Amino acid sequence: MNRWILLCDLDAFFASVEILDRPELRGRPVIVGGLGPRGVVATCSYEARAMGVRSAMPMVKARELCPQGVFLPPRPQRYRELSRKVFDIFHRFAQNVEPCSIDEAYLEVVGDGPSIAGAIQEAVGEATGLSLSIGGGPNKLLAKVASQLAKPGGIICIPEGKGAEVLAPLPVDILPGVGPKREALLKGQGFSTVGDLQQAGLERIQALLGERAGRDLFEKAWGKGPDHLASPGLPRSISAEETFPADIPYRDVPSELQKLSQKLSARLQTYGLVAYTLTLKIRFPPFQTSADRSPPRGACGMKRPSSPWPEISLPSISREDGIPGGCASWACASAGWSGKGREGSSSPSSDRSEELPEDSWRGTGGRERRPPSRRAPSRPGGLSIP
Ligand code: DCP
Ligand code: MG
Repeated sequence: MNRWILLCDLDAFFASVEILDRPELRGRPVIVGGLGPRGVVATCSYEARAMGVRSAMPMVKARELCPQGVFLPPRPQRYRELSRKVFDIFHRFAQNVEPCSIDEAYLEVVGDGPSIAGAIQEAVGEATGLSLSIGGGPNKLLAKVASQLAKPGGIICIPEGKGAEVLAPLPVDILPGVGPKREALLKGQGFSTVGDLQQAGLERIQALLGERAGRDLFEKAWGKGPDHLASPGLPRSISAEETFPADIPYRDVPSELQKLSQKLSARLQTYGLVAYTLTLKIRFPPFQTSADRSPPRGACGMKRPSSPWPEISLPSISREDGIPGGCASWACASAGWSGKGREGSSSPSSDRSEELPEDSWRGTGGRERRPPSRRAPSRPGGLSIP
């Protein structure tokens, strides 16, 4: 096999950087994340994982599980700096690189996969001092599974034709897309290992999960997956969000939306996009998330889970000048209740013939923004929170 897909993923990235910069922390349970009352764990060292701490866990729970932990706030700039160094190395070795996150990418390499993986790991270690796990295979699925098996700090490459055999004894949740819910469903039906799924046959899995999801899982169980990397292009969505340290009153929602929309506009401009549809998400207490998406150039209405709650309407946005458009998604959390806001999502749309209406609200970094009004919008272009 001369062409390999490698999944390279740094180990406990944020925590490893903290330990790199403060070597006296090595060997201790280091937990990085929001330290406020609503903070969540971004990541933690493997010592903290042994105590049950996990990413996305409320920090309060992490403190309970690991009172002796070293709790640190994230330092995004430092992580970005190291991430850039690591990605430069990826590009030196690979024909193609498909980034997945700040610390993870698929690489397409030509030659002897395991020795190229070894050279990448060594180069990353030398340049940054960080530990990298690498999984290799003939496709992305097997590379991903192999990388999980290789953690932390290892290299595992699954040669062509060996995928099904390697997967068979592994638990079903090793397959991407099998989360806790699906795992419970599968286990309830007697499917504990990937081999159980292989033996069950396509029809049984489809009867359980539906035609499409069943086929998808069955193919994964046999080690099939995409063997080409996604080509770099426009982002499929652009978003921004804000988690408030404390609930904010409803009257503050318009100004929060405005701040988010400014960020969104700047991002859209970076890509030369004009938003096409918007999605607004708001999180209310007790942690209920509402979301609504506007039709193209339409208004977006949202109701509080328990009425009475006023409708929130988003402005319509459409494309201009034949620039590929997208959709904008906003999430903003608001008040008297807890909030999490996200804004802006842009995805290339097949409909390129839309023209901007004269009065449409444009994602222009605030220049042409209409101020929030307290009137319900009767036409496109108004942002209104009655
Ligand atoms: N991250 C985050 N919030 C999450 C998950 C991850 O902020 N819910 C951040 C912190 C992680 C980084 O992204 O360090 C990379 O995510 P990974 O999923 O790759 O996790 P780690 O690198 O921390 O651990 P692993 O060794 O499992 O890859
Ligand atoms: Mg990682």
